[in-house]
Formats: sequence, structure tokens, C-alpha cells
Amino acid sequence: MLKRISALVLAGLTAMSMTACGSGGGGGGGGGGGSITMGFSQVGAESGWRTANTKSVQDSAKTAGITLKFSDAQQKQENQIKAIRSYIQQKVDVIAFSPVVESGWDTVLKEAKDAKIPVILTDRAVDSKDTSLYKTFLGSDFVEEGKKAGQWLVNEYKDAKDPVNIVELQGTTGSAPANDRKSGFQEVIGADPKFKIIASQTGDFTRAKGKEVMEAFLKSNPDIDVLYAHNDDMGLGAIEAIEGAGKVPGKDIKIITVDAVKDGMQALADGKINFIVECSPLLGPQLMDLAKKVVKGEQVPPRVVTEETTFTQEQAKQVLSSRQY
Ligand code: GYE
Repeated sequence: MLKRISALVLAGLTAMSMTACGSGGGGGGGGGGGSITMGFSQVGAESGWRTANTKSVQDSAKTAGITLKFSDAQQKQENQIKAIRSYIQQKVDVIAFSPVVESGWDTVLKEAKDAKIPVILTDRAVDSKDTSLYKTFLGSDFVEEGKKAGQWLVNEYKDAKDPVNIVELQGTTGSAPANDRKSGFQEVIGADPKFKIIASQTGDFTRAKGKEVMEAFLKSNPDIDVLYAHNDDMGLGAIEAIEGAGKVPGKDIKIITVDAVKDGMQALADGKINFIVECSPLLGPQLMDLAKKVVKGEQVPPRVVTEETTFTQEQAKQVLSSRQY
């Protein structure tokens, strides 16, 4: 008798969880009893931005009651592909990921689509022609960020007649933020031939690589006026290299970075960085809202752009104490 009752209860529960997951066209089975399971493949832990982003995703999943399966790809696409395949196998309800590079995703995204598991891109974009492979893309407009960096420079040097020698520390090769921050910046400064990018190389978005590459730049280019670093961490590494070479960051070499994480903002307030373009890592709450909607089968906008600002040294001093990340 007892056995029969528990068998019935079990059957009932299974049916419940199947309807709960089946209703959204999700994988089904991942989150029982109506709760959602999200598989999230993170890029890595390369920067202060990334750490804040991971925390935002984990905290907001908890708040939203979403079960999170999290994996760190250590900046390797093959690890992300493996993680996504394992989420497909585990039949999670929704997959979210931040693609380390833009290209090479069609096959695995097709596998998710065939398994009827909705995919959300967060933070970085893919270059897939078939936009039906994902439901939406939540994140910053990186071209716009590059343009803002360029506009500050154009304004700063508006009266200068001499050439302005710029070195650029690019983000991870092939990543959307590296591609777009470069092209947005170039578009703006390209209008005036006095702006010259005399060296440009990847620093992989890390402090250590930023320092190493800046040391090499300093050795081969005695006359650097400006450093444009695609994130704060590379800029902070470069500051160490500049100081090591006996120059004053922010004065001898003007520095523009992107992100506005606490350490970057501190260096800006201290006068070592001249201008920071904000890129918000706090994508978690919006990501969870979008996940709930796509699992329910609701329509979501194909692109959700994060709102962002810029900071001068004076502005950094004012907001530093209230910075969340
Ligand atoms: O700017 C950088 C991080 O994809 C926007 O990745 C993100 C970038 C961010 O490593 O610090």
C-alpha cells in the first residue's frame, strides 16, 4: 500500500515537473517543481570586471530562485563549448553564456536549438548570421564605448598641432569588446591625421599582460603621448610599467581605459588615469528576468543594451566611495 502511494506521488511529481519545464519550450527536467535551472558559461576570471560580473550573476540567480550551474572557461573557447554541451546533456531550462570570442559558435548553438533549450548571450556577442540561434543579447555597446574614448581624446588635444602618438592595449584577440572598442575609437580619431596609433597589441584583458606589453612598447617607442587600454586592469598593469620606466602616468603619458571598476576609479581619482569609459558588469538582475521570460516562451527584445556613462578625474573623486564594484 505504502509502496503504491509513493509510486503515485512520484508519478504526480514527475508530471508536475514535466509540465513546469515543458511549458517554456525549455529542455525540461532541469528544474523540478517549476523552478528554473540555468547553465552559465563564464569567460574566466581575467579582470576586476569579470569578478564583479560573476558575483552579480550568482547573487541574482539566488534572489530570483534560479538554480545556477556555473562554469569558468579560463578564457578558452573549447572549454565553453564543452560546458554548453554538458548543459544540453543535463537538459537545463536555459543556457546563458558570455562568448570569449565572436566566431565559431554556430555548431554548438544549433545543438542547443535542436534540443529546444533557449540561449541568452550575455556581455559579449557572437558573429553568427543566424540570429535564431539565440533569444537575445544583453550587454554593452562596445563600439559606443570606443567612440567615447576617442571623443575625449579629440577634445583633450583639440588645440594641439603636433602629432599625438598613441599606443593601444587591446583586449582578448577576437573578442567582441576588443574588436569593437578598437573600431569605435579608430572611427573617431581617424578624422584627424595628427592622431597616430604607433603600436597596438593584445594584453588579454589582464593586469600582468598589460604590464608586460607596455614595457615592450616603452622600450621600442621613446615618444608615447597616450595609452588607450581596452580595460582598467591592463591600464593598471601599464601604470606599473610606466612608473618603472621613470615616467609619470597621467602626465607624461595620458591614459584612457574602459570599465570603471574600483581600482581603476581609484587610479583615476589619484590622477594616474585621465579618463574612464564605464562598462557595467552588473548584468545579473536583467539576465534573470530575461531567462524567466524565455523559459515561459514569452517574447523578449533581441538586443538589450546596458546604460553607461564616463568619468573624469573630478567625477571619480565624487563617486568613488559609493562604487559597488
Ligand atoms: O571590459 C574586461 C573583461 O567583456 C565587457 O571583459 C567585458 C570585458 C571587460 O575582461 O575587463
